[in-house]
Amino acid sequence: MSTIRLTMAQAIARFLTAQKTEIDGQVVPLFGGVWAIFGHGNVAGMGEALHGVRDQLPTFRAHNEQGMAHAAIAFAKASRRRRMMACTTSIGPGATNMVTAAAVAHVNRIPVLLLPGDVFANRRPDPVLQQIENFSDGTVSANDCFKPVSRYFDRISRPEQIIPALQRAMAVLTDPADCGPVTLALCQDTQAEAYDYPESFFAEKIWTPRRIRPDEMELAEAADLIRNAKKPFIVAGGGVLYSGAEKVLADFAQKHGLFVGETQAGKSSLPHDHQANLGAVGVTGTGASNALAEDADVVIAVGTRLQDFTTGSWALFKNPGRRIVSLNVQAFDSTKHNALPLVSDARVGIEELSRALGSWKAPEAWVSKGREEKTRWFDSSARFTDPTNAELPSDAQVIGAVQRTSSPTDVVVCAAGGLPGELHKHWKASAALGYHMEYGYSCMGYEIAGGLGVKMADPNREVIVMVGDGSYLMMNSELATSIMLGQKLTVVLLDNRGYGCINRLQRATGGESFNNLLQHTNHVTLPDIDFAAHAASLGALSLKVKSIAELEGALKKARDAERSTVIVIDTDPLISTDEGGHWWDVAVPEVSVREQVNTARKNYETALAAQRVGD
Ligand SMILES: Cc1ncc(C[n+]2csc(CCOP(=O)(O)OP(=O)(O)O)c2C)c(N)n1
Ligand SMILES: [Mg+2]
Repeated sequence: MSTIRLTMAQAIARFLTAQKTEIDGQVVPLFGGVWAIFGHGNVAGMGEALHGVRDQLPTFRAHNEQGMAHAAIAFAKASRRRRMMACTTSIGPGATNMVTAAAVAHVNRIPVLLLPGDVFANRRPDPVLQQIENFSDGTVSANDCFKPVSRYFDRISRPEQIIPALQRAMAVLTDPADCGPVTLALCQDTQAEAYDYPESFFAEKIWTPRRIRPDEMELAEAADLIRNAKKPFIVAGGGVLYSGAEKVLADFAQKHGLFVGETQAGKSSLPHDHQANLGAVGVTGTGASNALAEDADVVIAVGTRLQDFTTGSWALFKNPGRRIVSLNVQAFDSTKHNALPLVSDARVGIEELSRALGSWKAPEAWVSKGREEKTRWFDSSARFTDPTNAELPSDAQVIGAVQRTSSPTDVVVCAAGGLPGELHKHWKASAALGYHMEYGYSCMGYEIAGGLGVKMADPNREVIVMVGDGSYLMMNSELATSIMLGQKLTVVLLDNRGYGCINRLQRATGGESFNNLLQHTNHVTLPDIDFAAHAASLGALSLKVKSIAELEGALKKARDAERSTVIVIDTDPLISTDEGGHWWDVAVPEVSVREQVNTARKNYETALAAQRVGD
């Protein structure tokens, strides 16, 4: 056996360069790069190793470990999980800064390789700078925080351990059912230790995604159920996009007279103007999708985790006898709420289901209802997105302006605040992946860093990041990275002077406005933040616009600009779209001195009666 003597860190770097995938007939690197912020825990080991492979595997320097991991997650999501990135940090704060991002990837089922540095395996210099020191357990380090938010975790304390660890890591990262964050915590001294690695470990490997076909029994049962449906309805989740099943879904819907509601992760599975697409479903759903979802007797859930925003906290599907068929590559998701499981890749699963259904079609009365609801919703949506002469525009009116100046291949990126609900209802996505919403963890601060990852995944598409003032303030530092890397973003910053959506939620649950909008906080000076100046200081082009008309002009200019642009607009914190949508379970206090809370509690209890437990 021929061997090659390398440090553990050099072996990781070399191994990563050998992993490939095939996209549109072309073999490309599986890892699009490595994000790195160095400290004593990784600069000597991983730093030296990454420098050695910099021509095959680029290293990118970010400004915040959470931000860089968000960029890596967005890159993988925008690449349909077919390509990914790695992230290396120092020990201690650099590592734990990345834990929140690990949770983002875990919830959203997105592959990312996290390589935090760890304390010395030999323990000789203990405690080193940033070592947390657990009094009762010598095996614990700060990196144990990654365990509940990693699909695979290992701590590497001998150089040869990296051989099985990387093989397991690859099995997880490339598995469509299990993929998510993999954390390999790399002891600092071990990174620098040498070992005679077998050459075969570094052989080129081309990863092609596995397509699990449905089990015959499950398929027959699902087809029987659907064939007897009078009111079938499809819920399309992120799995449709990850599987590349958009065309198959469109054909399936057309052939069998079915309508589709899209989850946050599934939006852009069908173009907005496809006749089968009724738009968003659930808490932030369109009136059209929700009308059909409420009445459906068979819900065909494709590639969705069925989270509360999709199921209206399990009160949306109101037909008493309704059944769910859950077509999902992950068995864990396929049996939720007594669903009939159909464990399969979305594309082949839909194809086989269609074949099993033969010439069956949904009843005509149901099909006409879908058509009418679609027309009704799109007429009412325009009332919210068209400009008015109100002093402050609503979020929906800003969305209208972005939509009017956008082109069909643009990608809109967002994650938290009031915008995800408004975008889900109103954004008209044309091309697949044109809607990138992180709404599994809905992590404030994902937006700009995520936009950067989306841009790196497909630099030919214009990326428009929509972000609230709160999320912008929480994490904006990768805006500077976008300029450094020449990865241009257009950022539309909606300044409603605080946490607008939570203030509205607080009021809706009977609370007094408190601690959300800046005016309702404890303060000596009411903040008056000049976001345009802030963005300019990071190197972006920036301006503040005073009207929807000015916004449209600025958006057109930003499209032609080479550098990232931040456009700031003041918006009304109190307005959101009051049509469409569905009840959401947010627990209201059972006793309170506030009359408004007691009233909200009564309404809450009435709403809870519609919630289906288990079925
Ligand atoms: C990291 C993180 N912390 C807290 C929350 C809870 N949260 C959701 S939206 C929101 C306010 C967002 O404010 P902003 O970005 O200004 O959007 P707006 O609500 O004003 O539309 C908060 C605090 C979250 N989603 N993520
Ligand atoms: Mg805000």
